[in-house]
Amino acid sequence: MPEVRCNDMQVNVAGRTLRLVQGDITEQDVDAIVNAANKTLLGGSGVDGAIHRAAGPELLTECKRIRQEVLGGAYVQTAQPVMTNGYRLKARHVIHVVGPICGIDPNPDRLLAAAYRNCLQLAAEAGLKSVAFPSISTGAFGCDVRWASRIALGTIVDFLRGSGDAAGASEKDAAERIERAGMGEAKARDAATSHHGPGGIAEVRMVLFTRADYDVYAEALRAVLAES
Ligand code: AR6
Repeated sequence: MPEVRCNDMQVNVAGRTLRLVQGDITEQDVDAIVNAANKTLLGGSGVDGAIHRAAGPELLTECKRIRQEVLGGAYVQTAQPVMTNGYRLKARHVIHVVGPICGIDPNPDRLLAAAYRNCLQLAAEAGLKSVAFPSISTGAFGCDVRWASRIALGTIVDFLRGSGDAAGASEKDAAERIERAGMGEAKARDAATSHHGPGGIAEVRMVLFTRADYDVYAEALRAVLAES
């Protein structure tokens, strides 16, 4: 199956492309794919398992190193993204983020929006041009797809329009965030001093695994665009 089909929904938001794709996120040829991870960062089922299988064992080795050396053994916080290499994936990077667990975490709407926004901000600060997301929290973490689709697409559209602009942050702040997110110090400094902000991201892709989820996201995208 081709990676992007001609009948995938695609809209222009402030000069950038927002595309809905039905397919497998591990096959996407983008600068970074986002992983719906858990707090251990050490893999799991669902999209997390698929990404680790496709990327190869080097991905788990890097995740273990980040847990030990960057996070001092602590769990990753919900909505705080961590970037690694993509290894055997077409994508050069994986951005791992933990979404809210519905029915358990308070303020799941705020946390889910923060998860999307923080990933986009990290990607922009790292100078990435294209990012693909799965439907975070709507599998094992139990959130309703209709609810999640409105938050995901509303947050992405707002970010692309500039209200999630990272350009206001100082380069030092940006470098610190990227360093915490798992890049080396020198690389983080380079990334933070390159042009960043949403101006850098040319395409955001939402990759839905099933046709049913694709249809829900397509309806949500029409609603989000009509409301704004
Ligand atoms: N490509 C795109 N989407 C996928 C793929 C794929 N290859 N595989 C599954 N999905 P889930 P969560 C969709 O459960 O709810 C893991 O164990 C799937 O159909 O992967 O955030 C982690 O380690 C669903 O729509 O993520 C955590 O413990 C969506 O991805 C926990 O699950 C998200 O489902 C995270 O739960």
